[in-house]
Amino acid sequence: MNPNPIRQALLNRQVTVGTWIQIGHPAIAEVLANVGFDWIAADCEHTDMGIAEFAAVARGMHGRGSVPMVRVRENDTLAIRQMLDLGAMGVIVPLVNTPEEAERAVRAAKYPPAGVRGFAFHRGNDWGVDFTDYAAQANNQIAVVVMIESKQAVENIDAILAVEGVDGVFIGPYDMSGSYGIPGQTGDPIIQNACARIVAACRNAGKAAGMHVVIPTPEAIAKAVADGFTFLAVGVDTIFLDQAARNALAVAKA
Ligand code: 3PY
Ligand code: MG
Repeated sequence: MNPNPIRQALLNRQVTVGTWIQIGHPAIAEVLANVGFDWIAADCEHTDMGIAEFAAVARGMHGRGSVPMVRVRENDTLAIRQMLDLGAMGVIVPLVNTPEEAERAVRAAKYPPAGVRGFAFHRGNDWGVDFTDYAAQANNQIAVVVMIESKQAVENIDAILAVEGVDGVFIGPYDMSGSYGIPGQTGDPIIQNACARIVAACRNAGKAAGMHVVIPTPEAIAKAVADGFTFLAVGVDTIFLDQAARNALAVAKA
């Protein structure tokens, strides 16, 4: 099994820069992996991407240096297991609100005795050719990141971070704004204060704080780094496409 530099970076609180895929086609993964992102997460929560599309996307990244990660569709044992078996090197688990829910995510991602992941031949271990080494190393190489995206999760942040096997957290600013009753107002001081509280808790726990800079302006990226986030997603495939297309059209029309 190849070592996973992203898990180590999460635990060392080193900055990594990833991006986000919502279009489940391998060509998207090929293009973005060639750009050189440290990691790329395929979003299976808010898209039509299922397990077959994730496998195609992971194949598109293969050999290009970006670590394949996935935002699973929900905090579900099989949803996590299937993505790991297909070669994900890290899972980002949505809507984790309590330490018990964080434990559930970790247990799904770890082989016994730490968890309940089932042993098998699969793409992740080269269809069994790498079975023994993968089985020995997976629990230490696969990253588990839980999403903090509700008021309840913010209130439980220290207990969630205390769960062994949680390597870091990733903020979902839109769900969080919804849970505070101000959907979409991610710049509101209530949300900004919640984010600051999460970053401080991560610093204390020695774990990574992650943020998605959805519209990756230089100012927004600089703010995320200055705020103390180390696990950074910048942009989304759909946004890159939209912005480049709008710019090209505007130039052509002008
Ligand atoms: C959120 O903002 O809730 C997200 O999940 C972003 O991906
Ligand atoms: Mg969300």
